[in-house]
Amino acid sequence: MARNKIALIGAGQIGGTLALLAGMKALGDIVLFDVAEGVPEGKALDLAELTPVEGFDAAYAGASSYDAIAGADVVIVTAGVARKPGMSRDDLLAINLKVMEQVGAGIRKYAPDAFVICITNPLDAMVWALQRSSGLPPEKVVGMAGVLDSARLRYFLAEEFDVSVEDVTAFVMGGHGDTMVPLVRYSTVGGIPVPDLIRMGWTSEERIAAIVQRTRDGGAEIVNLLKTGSAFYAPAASAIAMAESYLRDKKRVLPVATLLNGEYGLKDIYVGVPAVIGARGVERIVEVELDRSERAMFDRSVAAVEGLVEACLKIAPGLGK
Ligand code: A3D
Repeated sequence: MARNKIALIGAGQIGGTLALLAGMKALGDIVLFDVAEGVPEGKALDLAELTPVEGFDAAYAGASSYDAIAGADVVIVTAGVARKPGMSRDDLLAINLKVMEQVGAGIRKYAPDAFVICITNPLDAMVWALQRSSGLPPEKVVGMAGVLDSARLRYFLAEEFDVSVEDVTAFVMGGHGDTMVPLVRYSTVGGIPVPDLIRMGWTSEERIAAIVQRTRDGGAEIVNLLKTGSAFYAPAASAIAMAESYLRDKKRVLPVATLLNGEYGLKDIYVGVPAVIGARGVERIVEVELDRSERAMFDRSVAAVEGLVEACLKIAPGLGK
């Protein structure tokens, strides 16, 4: 069986980590694309030289021309500018919107059958712009944020309870930003919901509230420590989990930014919700019941995403058509 082809648009911090993880998980051959001269070629060669040591067969190539992504099965987009300290995700909007238009045109021409995962921030607006500019079906264009935000929540909960991260589930809905909606009620340890664990005396409401806030600030916490960029290991691993679910038709239930078409009473907006990811892309959107305060948080988050999309439309009105 021929190997799958994975195209990584953007060969920066996340792009390089994606290339390493995709190879080590035997997902396919990998093309790194970037506009920075020599960088995609240099990273591809370095990674190719790692394959004999790690003992896996994957071809790595670096490119700065879009024809190199021809026929890709999966495209993961990190092209653009990352956040610097003091810079909000929204500040990135104008710069990265232009990049999404270029990337969308490249995908439309060379990889129209791919499953496309956007990571570039501000995420919910950029994945919307990428779907519009590529013209690919919405079920084949998704944004990665929820898997990362949920992983952060899972990690903090595992630390709090001193249990394995494997036994902690959690999910975070809404837009990827300060208004994200971590759902404590649907977060569990060994199947036991967190509110029950509070009642059992394992933790307190206050400690869980602090963990929720730390999850919301998870990106900024790392930006403030690194000073020269944003998180890249966990974001890359999160997108690889989505790519793997698609390529291997695993049908995992993952929180992803997907285009809603009536679900949650919303239409034509990309926002984070749980979804089944399989060989057809987004195969089903899971509509969970939200209580009044969760719904209010979700609505606030949706309003923030709508604001970003409006800002995009002011810059690039053509995307609205
Ligand atoms: P970085 O290491 O700067 O890599 C970005 C790469 O994109 C650089 O190598 C650039 O040369 C390249 N690039 C710029 N313009 C273009 C273009 N027009 N075409 C092709 N390549 C281009 O950043 P990073 O890898 O750390 O982060 C990438 C993006 O992911 C940023 O927008 C981050 O804000 C975002 N990010 C999102 C999350 C989410 O959870 C959604 C988490 C972490 C980072």
